[in-house]
Formats: sequence, C-alpha cells, structure tokens
Amino acid sequence: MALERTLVIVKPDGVQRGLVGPIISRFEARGLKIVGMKLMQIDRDLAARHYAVHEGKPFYAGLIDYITSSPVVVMVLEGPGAIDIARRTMGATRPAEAQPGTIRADFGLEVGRNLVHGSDGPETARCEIDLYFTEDELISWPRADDRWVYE
Ligand code: IDP
Ligand code: MG
Repeated sequence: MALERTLVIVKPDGVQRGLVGPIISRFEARGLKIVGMKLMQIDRDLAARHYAVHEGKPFYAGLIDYITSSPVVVMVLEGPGAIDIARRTMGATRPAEAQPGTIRADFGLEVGRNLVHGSDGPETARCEIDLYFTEDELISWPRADDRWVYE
C-alpha cells in the first residue's frame, strides 16, 4: 500500500476534555507516524477555508463556531493507506453510528461534538496539510519501530 500523509485534528472538545493523549494514542498504537504536530487556535478565516465544502449547509455556522471556539491539536500522520486508516480509526461522522472501538464511538455522543477531523481523500489531504503546515514544519524521520510496523 502506498505511503500517504493525512491531516488529523483533535477538535476543541477533545482538547477541553483532556482527551488529546488518548486520541493521539489510538493513531500511534495503530502504527501511524506523526510527521507534524502543533497546538493552535483556528481563526474564522482558516475555518472557512477548511470547511468551504460545507458552506450553506444548516450546520455550517455552528461548525465554524465549534472549530474556532478553543485550541485544537493539528497533526500530519503518515503510513501505508494513512488517509483511510485514520478515518476508520476515527469512526463514522455521527458518534451514535460509529462502531465501538473507534474514537468517535468511544469518546463521543453527538455529531456536533465528534472530537476529531481526518482528511477524506488524497486531494483533500494535500490541500488540508498545506492549509495548516509549512514544508519545514513537517519532518520525515526513520522510526525505530518502522520494520516492525511495515513489511
Ligand atoms: P467528517 O468530519 O466525518 O468528514 P463531514 O460530513 O465532512 O464529516 O462534516 C464535517 C464536520 O461537520 C463533522 O465532523 C461535524 O463536526 C460537523 N457536522 C456534520 N454534520 C453535522 C450535523 O448534522 N450537525 C452538526 N454538525 C455536523
Ligand atoms: Mg469531511
């Protein structure tokens, strides 16, 4: 499987509830490699660019308020099939429909407080990584575990 990079965000509810560690642990334990990470406050301009595809939907205003309400932890995760793997680790958009064992099912209840974001495809991953990180904020590093995680 091709090595991919994806953008993952621990949203404001994840940070406020002290779940940054438990959420990142799920991705780390899965074998995804952190190649970029920072705590930041998303401003309304960045939020609008990130969620442009949802403009005009009934939940759009609430979504912008939510994602800008408090700091978030943004990261770039790398691994074979990382985009889909991260989405499956997060679970369905609506926590009530997410499979037990996924982040959204295990830590959440409502779609408007679903704890994490993950890019949904190769093109969005590229755009979203560029929105949040400069090239020199991303580090390609050999990990001691690599040969025990990748064939
Ligand atoms: P995703 O995050 O699983 O890709 P999207 O459909 O792209 O889901 O929606 C983006 C985000 O917008 C969701 O993660 C959630 O925070 C919010 N959202 C989506 N649908 C609703 C809704 O019906 N009510 C409130 N918030 C919603
Ligand atoms: Mg989406």
